[in-house]
Amino acid sequence: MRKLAAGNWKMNGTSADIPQLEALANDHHAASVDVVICGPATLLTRMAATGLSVGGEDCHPAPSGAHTGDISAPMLADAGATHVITGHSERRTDHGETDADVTAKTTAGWAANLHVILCIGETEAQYRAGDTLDVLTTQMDGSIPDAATAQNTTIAYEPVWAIGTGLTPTPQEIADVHAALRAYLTDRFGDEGAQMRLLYGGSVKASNAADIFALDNVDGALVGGASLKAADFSPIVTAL
Ligand code: G2H
Repeated sequence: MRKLAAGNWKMNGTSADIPQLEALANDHHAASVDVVICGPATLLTRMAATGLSVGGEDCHPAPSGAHTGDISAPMLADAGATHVITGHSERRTDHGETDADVTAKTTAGWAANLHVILCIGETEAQYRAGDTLDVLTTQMDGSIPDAATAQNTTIAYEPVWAIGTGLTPTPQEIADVHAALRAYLTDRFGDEGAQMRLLYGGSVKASNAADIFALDNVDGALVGGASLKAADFSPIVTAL
């Protein structure tokens, strides 16, 4: 499978950031890995015009309707998106999204021909209690629809305590969790699960990317803060 370097701009980015995306597109147009930047809906059309693959950061489960302020998956696709993130912990925390919501959003993303980057991750308390794998299993049971394939879905493991904190699990911890996730996916989805990309996310930066990417069952990264500047993101793409 091709590896994936995915950026997640979160609630950042204005039109002033487009030129550096053009530079990123130029640097990596022939990359042997996939590069996608998930950004704010306000910028997607201009981001896509750079030639980079772009994605939404969330979508509503419905294709249209009376949902003030929400963005649907068909709208993202219309703006040029090829990907969408679902289940990010900031959505789960800030907006109370449940596993059932994530399932519905993921299905909506597929219906709009978007590749879904579905996020799971444990909190610091759950990590300290040794509950990581139980939590992740529950999240995968509840949020990954049965129709998931390697073609339509990528799973991103993002320990909540590592997001934007500068903290990361040890390489051994990441390897152990990813091995368990792979076993789950293969058991549930067979060959599709064996081929489904597994990203690590949480304080990935140029200085730790190579060590993380060297691990078995790590097929790329979902990168927040270090995706905001091409100068920070480009070395991460190169490290894949
Ligand atoms: C985790 C990650 C991107 P950061 O949310 O999804 O953010 O790299 O800033 O920890």
